[in-house]
Amino acid sequence: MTGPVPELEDRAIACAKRLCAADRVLLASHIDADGLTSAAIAAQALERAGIPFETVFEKQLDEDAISAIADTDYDTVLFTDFGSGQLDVIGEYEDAGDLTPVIADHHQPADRETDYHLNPLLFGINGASELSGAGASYVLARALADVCSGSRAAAADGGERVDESRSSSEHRSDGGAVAESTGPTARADNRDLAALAVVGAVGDMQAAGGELHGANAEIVAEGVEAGVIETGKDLALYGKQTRPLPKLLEYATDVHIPGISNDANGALRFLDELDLELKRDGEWRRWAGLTSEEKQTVASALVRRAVSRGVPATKIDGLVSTAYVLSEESVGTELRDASEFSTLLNATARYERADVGLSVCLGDRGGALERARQLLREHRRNLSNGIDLVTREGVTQEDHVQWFHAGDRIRETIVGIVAGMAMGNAGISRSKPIVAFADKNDEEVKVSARGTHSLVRKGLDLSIVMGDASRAIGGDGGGHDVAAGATVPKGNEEAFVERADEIVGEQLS
Ligand SMILES: [Mn+2]
Repeated sequence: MTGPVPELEDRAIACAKRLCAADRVLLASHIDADGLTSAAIAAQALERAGIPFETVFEKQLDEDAISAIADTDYDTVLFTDFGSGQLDVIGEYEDAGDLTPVIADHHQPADRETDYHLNPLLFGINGASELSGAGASYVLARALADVCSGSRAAAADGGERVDESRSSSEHRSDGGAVAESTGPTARADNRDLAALAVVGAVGDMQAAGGELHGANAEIVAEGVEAGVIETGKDLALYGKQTRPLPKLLEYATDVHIPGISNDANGALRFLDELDLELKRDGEWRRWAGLTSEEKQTVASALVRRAVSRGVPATKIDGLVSTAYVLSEESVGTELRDASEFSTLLNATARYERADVGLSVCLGDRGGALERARQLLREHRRNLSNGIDLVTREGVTQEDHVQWFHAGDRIRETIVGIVAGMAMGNAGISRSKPIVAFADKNDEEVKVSARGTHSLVRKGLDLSIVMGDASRAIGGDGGGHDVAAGATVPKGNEEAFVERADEIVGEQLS
């Protein structure tokens, strides 16, 4: 066969053969949108290949987590969306004969090799923009279908089953439409799993430039061919499936349109002036339900408004991007839009409900989907309460940064998002990066920092700030230029702020 990413083909086949030779497999995956989709892809591929497995999730694959995995009875462990960066530790258990790792990851590998290591970075492919953990898992899944079909699946049917995740076929059989529209070939060779790989890549921010490219684009092409993905240029706003039209426009702040973005009444007035049926059966319509002509009407009016209010042309270009639609999901559900799907998964991950996220990925459209939606609603409520808290209590201004300490009043998993969203509110400047502390546990504090793209253009690199400032006080951190995080020992917050202030001052001078 020819897999979607030729550079990875040989390694993917070697990994698949190793999995196929195992009696059973422990599948360990990261907890975030990319990790959940990675696990769902791997789970379905193992299931279809007739390889018994069990799934575990970890927020962080630290030494304790690896040691617990090595302590299980499983000899073969498939790591997805992590494992490469921890190969030094995993390798010790491999050397001791405790486990054989098979890794499908896209993060920077530690200084150690292993035979069954599938990572785009080992083959000259960018792991931050061209292939995600879910993409690597998809490449592996395609190889598994090729290497491990037939005999193995038949043999396993009579055998003992140890997987606790429910089979995708069970879930999907009550979905009806799924079985009808995806040809048997796409399922037999796992190409239908491309939809989840796209959700993972989008969730990993790999479409940040407006569309997926490189190896990701190859996967999109396979998904289109298999009938599970549709792509096309569309409005680059979040919530096209689920948000009522006025909210879609009001909440869209990536490209700020004066008089519409962050302006509930303005967004309403803007829509009112268009010759458009805004409500149907008493309910606001949604973007996904508009005809192409109606979409055109709104999009052109948005562009005209942006131009007339002096939004720069480069920004206006950002109003349109490539949309990834999961064609088998119902119109008007968050699952139909790769970006909304990944947001839903992140909500389950943030509140440590990987089981819920995984079930949704595996096709549960009942209880798990409802629970996921509830988690997302709670998440949005927590964000808005957090933003209110920070705005009410204010931040402390230093020369080059501003900061606040939320203690245990904002969860450490969302304090960074809260900080970023609070920027621009009364008393919280957009001309300085913001540093936010929240308790992680009794000994450690989580620090998150957010900047703006305009600060980054002036030289700000928060990944360096967070890395250097945290290590100076016995912590560790990193991330991206515009958003980064660290974990530091409690009681050192002031020293951290002082150091961060110095570094930012140097970067922006
Ligand atoms: Mn990832």
